[in-house]
Amino acid sequence: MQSIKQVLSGESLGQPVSIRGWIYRTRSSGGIVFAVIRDSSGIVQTTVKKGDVPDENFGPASNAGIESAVEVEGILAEDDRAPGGLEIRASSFKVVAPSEPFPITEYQSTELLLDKRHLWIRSREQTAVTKIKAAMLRGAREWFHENDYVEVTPPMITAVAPEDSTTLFQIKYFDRIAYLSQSAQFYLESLIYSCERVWALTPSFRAEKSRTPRHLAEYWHLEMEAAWVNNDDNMKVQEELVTAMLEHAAAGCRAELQLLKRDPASLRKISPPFDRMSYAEAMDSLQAGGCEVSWGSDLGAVEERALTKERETPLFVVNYPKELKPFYMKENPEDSRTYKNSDLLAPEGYGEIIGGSERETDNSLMVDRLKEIGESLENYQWYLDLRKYGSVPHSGFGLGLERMVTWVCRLEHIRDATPFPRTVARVYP
Ligand code: NSS
Repeated sequence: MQSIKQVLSGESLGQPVSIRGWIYRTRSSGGIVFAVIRDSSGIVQTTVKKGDVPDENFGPASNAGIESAVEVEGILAEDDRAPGGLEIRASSFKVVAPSEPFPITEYQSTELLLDKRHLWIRSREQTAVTKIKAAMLRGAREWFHENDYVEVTPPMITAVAPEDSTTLFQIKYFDRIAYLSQSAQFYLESLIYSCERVWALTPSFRAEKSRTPRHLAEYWHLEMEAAWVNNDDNMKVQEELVTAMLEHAAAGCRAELQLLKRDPASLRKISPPFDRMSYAEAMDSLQAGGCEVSWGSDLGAVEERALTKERETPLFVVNYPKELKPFYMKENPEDSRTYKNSDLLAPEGYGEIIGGSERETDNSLMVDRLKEIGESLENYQWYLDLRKYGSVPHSGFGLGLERMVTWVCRLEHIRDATPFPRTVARVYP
C-alpha cells in the first residue's frame, strides 16, 4: 500500500501500485469509471475499465458515490488530463464501504457546512489547514525545547480571571462556583520559580458575546513565561518563536499552503527583528489616516487592520495606556501612563496574534490595582504570594494559535482555523 503522495512522485511509473482512500469525484461512461481517490496525502485519478478488473468489482465501482471507502490496485500511467498528470489503471477496485449520498455538494451555505462540520473537515482546504497548524505547533515545540523551556500542564479549572471577568465561563464545581481558564498565565508565573522558563499549550475559554471573524469561545493558547526576562527580551522570544513556526509551515506544508493560495516564500521572508511602534505612534498614524481615535482608544479589528494592511511582516505595538490592559502588567518607568507591554499584530490586516508584557513585581501596587477594579483579594492571595518570596523580574506572553493560523492560511474567518469551532451560536457538532 502506498500513499497517494508517493504514487504522485511518479517513481513507480509503469509499475503496479496500490492505494486506499475515499472517492473524491467520480463519473462513469459506458464501460469505464473515472474515480478520483483521496487519502490524507492527496488525490489521484483511477480509471476502472470493465474487463480489466474482476467482474464482481465493476458494478460496485460504477455505483459507488463520493466518500465511499475503496482499495485500488493497478498500473501507474501518464495522463495529461488527470490531476498531477498521472493515473492508476485499475486491475482491482474494491469498495470497502459504500457511502450514502454525501450531504455536502458544491456551493453549500456556511450554516450547512457548520452543521455538517464532522464531514466538512474532510475537505482538502480543511485538511490543509489542519496540517499547517500541526506543522506550526511542531515548530513551536522544537523551538521551546532547543531554548531550554520546560513544557508544563496548568489547570483548566480555576477561581481567577487573568484577563476580563466579564468573559468568564462559569461552571458548577461540586458545591461551589469555578471558571474555565482564560489563560494559564498565573500558573506559569508560579512555575518560573522552579523551572525559570516554562511554556504550555492549553485551551482557553472566553465567553465573548461578540460575533466577529476573530473570536472563538474556545481557542488553543500557546503561552510562555520566563524569569529574568524584561519586555524587550520577551519580544525577542516572540519574534524567534513566530519565525520558527512559519519556517516549519513553509518547509513542511508547501503544497498545503499553495492550495490555500499562500505563497510559502512570503512566510520565509519574515525574520527578526519585527518592526516596533509605540501605542502613541500608532494613534498618530491612525489619526493621519483619518481614523477617529485619541489617547485611550482601544485598538480593535478596524484599527489593527489600518495599521497592518500594507505590511508584509508583523508589527509590535508597545506601551499601551494602563486603562486598556490588565492589572498584572509592569508600569513603564519612562511614561507612568503606560505599561511595559506589547501586542504583536500579524501583517496584511489580520490583527493581533500575541499579547505579552513584563509583569508587576511589587505586591502593594498589585493589591491597589486589584482593589481599584473591584476584584476580591481572597481569590488572588496565592498569586500575590508569588511577590513575597523572592520576586524576580519576569515576562511572558500568549499566542492565539487560531489567530496565527487565520493569517498564515489566509482565512476569512477564525472558525476555519479549528476543526470544531465553538462560538456564541454553536456547540454542535
Ligand atoms: O487576552 S490576551 O491578549 N492575553 C492573555 O491572555 C495573557 N494572559 C497571555 C499571557 O501573557 N500569558 O490573549 C492572548 C492571545 C491574543 O493575542 C489572541 O491571539 C488570542 O490570545 N485570543 C483569542 N483567540 C481567539 N478567540 C478569542 N476569543 C481570543 N481572545 C484572545
